[in-house]
Amino acid sequence: MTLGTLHSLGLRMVMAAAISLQLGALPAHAQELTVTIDNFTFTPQEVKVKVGDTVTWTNHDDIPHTVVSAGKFRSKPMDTDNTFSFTFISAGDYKYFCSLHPHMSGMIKVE
Ligand SMILES: [Cu+2]
Repeated sequence: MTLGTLHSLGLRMVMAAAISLQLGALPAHAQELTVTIDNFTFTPQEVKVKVGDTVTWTNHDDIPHTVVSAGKFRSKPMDTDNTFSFTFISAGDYKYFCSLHPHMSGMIKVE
């Protein structure tokens, strides 16, 4: 075995370790959940997710909406059929609004 082979073997082991560390940081069950925006309403209005899950909002209205949770996440105005995704990395209750129509609200509960 040459020194070069040994070196690339070592490098491969380091990379494998790094990859498994990254995988270990994310729960194995990480899911993608969808919230639709229709007729000024978030559906479902409340979603329960686990840390590591991703929620994607899709705007089905023909006017723009946003998804804003103060200090947590903030989408740009979404036009028709545009989406916004956010991955929740810490537990808690995330109440959110449409900043253009503040009476529109929803809740993501992360456990
Ligand atoms: Cu709106």
